[in-house]
Amino acid sequence: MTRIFSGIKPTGHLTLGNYLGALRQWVEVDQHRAESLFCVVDLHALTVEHDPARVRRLSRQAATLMLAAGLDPERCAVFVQSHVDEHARLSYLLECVANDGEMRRMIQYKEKSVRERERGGSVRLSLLTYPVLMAADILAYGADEVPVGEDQTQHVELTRDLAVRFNQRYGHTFVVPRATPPKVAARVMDLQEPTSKMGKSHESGAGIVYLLDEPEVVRKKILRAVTDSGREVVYDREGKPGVSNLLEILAACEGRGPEELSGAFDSYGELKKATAEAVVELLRPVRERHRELCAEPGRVDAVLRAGAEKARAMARPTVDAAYRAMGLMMPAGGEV
Ligand code: AQP
Repeated sequence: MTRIFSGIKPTGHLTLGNYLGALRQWVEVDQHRAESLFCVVDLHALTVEHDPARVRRLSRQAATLMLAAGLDPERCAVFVQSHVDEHARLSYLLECVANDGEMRRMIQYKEKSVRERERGGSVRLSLLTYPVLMAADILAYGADEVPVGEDQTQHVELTRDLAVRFNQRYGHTFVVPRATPPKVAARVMDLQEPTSKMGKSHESGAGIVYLLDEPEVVRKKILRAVTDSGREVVYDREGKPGVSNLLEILAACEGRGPEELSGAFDSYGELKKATAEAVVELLRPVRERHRELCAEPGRVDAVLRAGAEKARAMARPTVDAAYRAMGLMMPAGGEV
């Protein structure tokens, strides 16, 4: 059976980009057709300056939202990365397979290291190495597919390279996975800056729709979205990034392609209104279910506990096999 792994990092409140680019596909498609694992990748949130209490709070919120969006613990494992030691165990081995040059080529490293320096902070070594941890997240489970937004495809490519290299050097151990981004909305852009990705850790909230925004706030943000010169509502990512972003969001909400909506609106205002209403309706059940789940925190804890147990049992044999393959002496009795 196909196996799927993906995750969300608790660096901020979940956004419409996370939902359309990843979470919705996990809920509507992936968990029904494959053995799936979905994870709050909290260790990744420590790669930039962080507030411990906030990371803890956001981890719980992300897990609650994943369930609120419709991940069903009967169908998939939902868990927190740091609850399963195998991720960090395997990450070190993969660091011994990766090389310095390929890590420095990662676009996210380049962009985020600049951002960290601009904020006056230092660049953590883990920011450089975290794509290796992401590779470990994926390879530990023998995942075939990794449903992620477009921004993560370079990291999945690195994961593939590391898996192939490891298998060649030390014997076949890992499945070589592939990224499976959604067909529409694989890169939702910031509403105020439609040439930049809508990212949850970005500072300006005006261009970011958060899943827990009140409907009025969602409407306001979308109605104030930056659009382009001219008046024609056509899908053209290069020439009309603002309008195309709205068309893509609306198309994703309606389950069709953005080109189909080209020419369907007489003005930018009409497009904005339709998009705002579609997003409000899309997010309404998620917000309602989130509220209900917040009233039963014990239920979320139980799901995460069971999810971690299941994940640990799935990852351990592969990670142990990698230890053996690399020449590490296993303790008497077999397992670490
Ligand atoms: N704007 C987006 N459009 C489509 N997909 C997106 N994803 C994130 N943003 C968009 C996808 O959501 C999944 C989880 O993302 P993440 O938690 O790894 O990253 P993030 O939300 O992008 O978090 P940050 O901290 O805000 O990162 P930066 O600073 O890089 O923007 C992934 O599948 C991701 O592709």
